[in-house]
Amino acid sequence: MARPVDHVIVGAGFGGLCAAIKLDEDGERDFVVIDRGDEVGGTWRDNDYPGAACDVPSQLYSYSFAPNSEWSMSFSPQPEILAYIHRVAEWAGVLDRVVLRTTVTAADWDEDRQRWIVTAEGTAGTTTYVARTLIVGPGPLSEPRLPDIPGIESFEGELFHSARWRHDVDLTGKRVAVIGTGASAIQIIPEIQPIAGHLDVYQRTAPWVIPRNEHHYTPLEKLAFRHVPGLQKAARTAIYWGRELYVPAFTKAPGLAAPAKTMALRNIRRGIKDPELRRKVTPTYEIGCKRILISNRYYPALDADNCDLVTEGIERIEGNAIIGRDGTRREVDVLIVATGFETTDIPAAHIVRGRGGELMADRFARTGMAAYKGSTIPGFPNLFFVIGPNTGLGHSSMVFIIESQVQYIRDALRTIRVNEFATVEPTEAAFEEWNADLQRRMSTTVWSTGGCSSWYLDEHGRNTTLWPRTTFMFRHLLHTFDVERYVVGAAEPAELEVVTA
Ligand code: N01
Repeated sequence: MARPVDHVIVGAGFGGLCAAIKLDEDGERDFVVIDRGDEVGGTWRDNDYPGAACDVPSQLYSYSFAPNSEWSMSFSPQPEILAYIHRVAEWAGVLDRVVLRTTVTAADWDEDRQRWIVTAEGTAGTTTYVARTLIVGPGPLSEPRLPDIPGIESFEGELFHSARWRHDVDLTGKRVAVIGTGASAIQIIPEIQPIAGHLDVYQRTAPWVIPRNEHHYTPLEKLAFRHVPGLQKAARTAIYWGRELYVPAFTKAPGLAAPAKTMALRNIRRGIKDPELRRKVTPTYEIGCKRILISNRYYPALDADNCDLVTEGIERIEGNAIIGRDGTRREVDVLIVATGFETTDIPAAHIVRGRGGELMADRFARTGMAAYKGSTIPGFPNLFFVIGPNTGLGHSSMVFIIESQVQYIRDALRTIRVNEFATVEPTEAAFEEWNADLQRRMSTTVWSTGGCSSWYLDEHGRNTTLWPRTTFMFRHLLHTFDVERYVVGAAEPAELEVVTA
């Protein structure tokens, strides 16, 4: 069945839903939002492991157009965030165009029709959408990455990824192992350590962890947010600008992060008594090189009697045991891999084909994972990313980035509509200049100079994931669709004066 539609939006998380809501507001109502999950929510639906919470303040980690006075605390837990996403999608009236339990398996640009042919496999069979615009919403944290450990495929106990938590597996009294000590693991470990019989934590690289300064909102504060005009907006603005002040410490002068380093070292001393364990958890690279984590409970959990931090590395998995590089054999009932996501090899690149049938992954093999303004790519007409290459942050809210990109898309669609363009795609020159500037800026960042390897970098050491400037600048640069940097496909009639929206 082929179904014509103006826009196909892939992914019903924060990004895809924001695009849907704003397109709808602009009268661009003919769209579908396709998602493989059972409900909307994206990464906040998938990551429902114990302890899952946002490590960016919720006042900022929410849509600017949908403030929530009911956040229970400053860093809200996952169920509250997921409920918020549901509420906003329902309030905005876009759920009728969300197609769930459906996976986009191919998206091909049809030159003759000047349309995207999008194949979607769902419970009711295959649907082909014929769309003017393709909006790619799954961010880089959507596809779990399993560790490449010999023998893992034949592990004899229960094994699952942090983003695919098995709530049916009872950990009480069990021998549990967690591989990884990133943002997900340090939230999981304090939750499961008290109930596990024994817990082994496999650390490859120690993270920097600063205290979590949690604030529980009182009923009076919530009341004030609801009724005092401008108060919640002022709180959000203060948090926003406070976060922007961190940017130079990441991008230009890592020495500015010294106070954070002091806090992190104090966090270790406060949380751990054993000097040997303190040594093992103390990172040997600059703070900020990997994501800075927040927790008051991670170190005490590692220091507990039933927990071992294993740093010798993993040789292989044999039956129900993990064999360390030092030959130690540790038996495990449940193995939890908190080993992150396919961040530098996004799944969408393997199913989207642009002009001349070029697979996006093949283009990325030539150029690196890169886009113009994190949003568009030459050779891929009318395709827009939300959370595209080099739009990630180490210091602030991705929802701010999402809203900035959606503003750019709205303005692009208005420009296309007003001028009756068939297609827009950035020029190679615009693409080259943008990325040359980005990579030049990367050279002074702590992500490049801090002495660590991280998921920010691809296999060539090139940072294809993060934005190296202020989010304020990002918003400014994406505020207006810069049609002069685009190749415009033949309009009908052929010559039209370009009107920017
Ligand atoms: O994944 P990660 P994550 N053997 O890639 C280790 C966001 N997030 O799911 O550091 C052994 O950060 C790896 O070791 P190393 C946030 O943006 C946000 O925790 O590479 N270990 C590392 O310790 C975050 O950055 C929230 O040496 C292996 C860990 O696994 C992103 O999601 C909460 C290994 C992976 O850490 C990803 O976080 C949670 C192997 N073969 C997550 N392979 C919020 O609160 C990997 N590791 C908003």
